[in-house]
Amino acid sequence: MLIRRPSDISPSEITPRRCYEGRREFIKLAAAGSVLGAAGLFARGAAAQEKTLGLQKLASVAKSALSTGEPPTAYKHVTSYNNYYEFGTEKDDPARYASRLKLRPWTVAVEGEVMKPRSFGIEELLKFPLEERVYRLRCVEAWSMVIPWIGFEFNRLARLVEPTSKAKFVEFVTALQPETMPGVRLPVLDWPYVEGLRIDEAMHPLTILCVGLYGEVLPNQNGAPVRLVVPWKYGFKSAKSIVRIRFVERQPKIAWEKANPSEYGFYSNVNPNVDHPRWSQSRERRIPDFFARRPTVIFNGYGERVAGLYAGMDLKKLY
Ligand SMILES: Nc1nc2c(c(=O)[nH]1)N[C@H]1C(S)=C(S)[C@@H](COP(=O)(O)O)O[C@H]1N2
Ligand SMILES: [Mo]
Repeated sequence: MLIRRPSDISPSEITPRRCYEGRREFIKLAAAGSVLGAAGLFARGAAAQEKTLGLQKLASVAKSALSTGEPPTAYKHVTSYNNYYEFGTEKDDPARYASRLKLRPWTVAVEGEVMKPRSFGIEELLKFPLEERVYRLRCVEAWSMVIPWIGFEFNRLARLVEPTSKAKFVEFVTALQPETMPGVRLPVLDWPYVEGLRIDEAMHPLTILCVGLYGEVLPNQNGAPVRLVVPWKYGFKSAKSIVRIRFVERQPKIAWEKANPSEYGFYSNVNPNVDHPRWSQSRERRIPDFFARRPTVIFNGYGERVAGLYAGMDLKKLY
């Protein structure tokens, strides 16, 4: 790889202090009650008082009934184990390099088959009524996380631009900043990274435009300042750092499908019954566990809400 790796932050400098603080907290709680009870409190307390990067806080965020009750993955893992290939293909590259991403000015142009094309400044997007949605994210690489995203339903934005009857699909085009993105010098994908959804998938209440996580604006490595989150599909459908949204008549060509059509399809619904040509999709590893594997659930567990979108479709062919 041609990617420069600064060696100034060694993990050993960070870890001991974290362990020490965690232990001290545990001892305090253990003194307050039974050890078992305290362990439960500790798990919940840890998520609530998670140390963050101290980015801008997002105010008046409603809790959503569409959240999973599963415990969120720790902030440090959510922000250090990432796929954002524009910044390199290693899991720690985005955390190292994405701070370079130029975030202002940032506008999202919304165009194509709509009555009222317009663009939205990021400041306007942050004024939409925000909700916290704790969703599972299942990567096509067979690992998963649980992330307290903050955002709003995509259909809210769509309604403002009034899609025409010709709008059958939505294309999401993401930022291409060659001067800040070391990864785009390599022809890993046909940059910019483009994703797409069928219009009914895009308008589904589970599909959100996401502007934050863990109470703060999005860290750059997670797709600042605005990204998509589509929780029943493999993670790569959730495009980061969106700059353009196009309502179109024909199914868009998405970046991963262009790169390798036999391995990645347009739909990419989480499906334990359809293996990737090079590995099984039946189980997944919940970050940060390395060995424990849990069964993958069809549509990532959101089947009750989304299976109807695919009635009559052969999901083995339309993977
Ligand atoms: N622009 C862009 N968006 C992207 C990617 C990418 O490389 N570039 N990776 C995708 C993949 S493979 C996954 S699993 C998720 C990861 O999101 P996270 O790092 O916030 O967990 O982002 C998706 N969105
Ligand atoms: Mo992924």
